[in-house]
Amino acid sequence: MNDIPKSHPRYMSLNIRDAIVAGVEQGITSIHGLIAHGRGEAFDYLIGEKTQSFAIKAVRTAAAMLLLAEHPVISVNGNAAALVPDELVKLGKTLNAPLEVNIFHASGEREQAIQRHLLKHGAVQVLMPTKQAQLLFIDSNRKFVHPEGIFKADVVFVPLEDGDRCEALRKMHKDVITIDLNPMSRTAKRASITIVDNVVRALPLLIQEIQPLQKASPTVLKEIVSGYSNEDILQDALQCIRGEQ
Ligand code: PTJ
Repeated sequence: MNDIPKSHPRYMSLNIRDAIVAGVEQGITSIHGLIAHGRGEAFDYLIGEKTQSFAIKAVRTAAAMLLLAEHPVISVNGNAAALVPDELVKLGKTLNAPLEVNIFHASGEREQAIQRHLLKHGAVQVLMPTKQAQLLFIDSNRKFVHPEGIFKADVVFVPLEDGDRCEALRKMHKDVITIDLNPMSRTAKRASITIVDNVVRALPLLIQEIQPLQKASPTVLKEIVSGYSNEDILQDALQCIRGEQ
């Protein structure tokens, strides 16, 4: 796929970039996804391209919230599908939660390509957007959802969300867990839990965190969730970016 030597100091970052480019070439990722990725790269650089303590706290709380959920759903867009297809499938299986394709830049063909890609990576069932179920408070393509998926969900896990839908889901009294490298984004501020980290690092960590917590009682899980403040986490992330911690 590429000829980047392993010794290159930016080997990891360049490989992730290649995965996004491949996503565009395969018709999975939107061309706009390249711009979104570049923005993510800049923020990743500012947090040292490492999972920081504020992300670890958010991951633990996200694991607890997902385990407490009655109907968790994993929303998948073009960037997430290109970067972490195996992990999305594994998360779905671990939680017994459906994956649902939901994209911002409308394209029936791309929705199908994402579905095929996830099935190829081992997904059992991938829900698709429908005209029968629509989210309130939002006008973009992301309003079209599946009646048995996002429409019915109490907790929606959305790596790389856009602010509008996050707001709409919250207004519909759903909890939103997002992964967003930008702690200043509208999504980061509106979500119930924001994991400020790269999706390629955060998702394996989330799966790893869920496994031992599966044995924890609901009381313990509820304590983890109630002790969490997303505002504090975002402040910590901002301090890290400013070099204050
Ligand atoms: O496939 P579609 O049509 O749904 O489009 C997906 C994108 C991501 C293009 C679309 O939702 C979009 O334009 O998103 P935004 O509004 O640009 O927001 C993307 C956010 O994700 C930004 O705040 C980026 O900093 C962040 N981001 C980008 N890459 C990563 C990331 N966060 C975590 N991990 C990344 N790898």
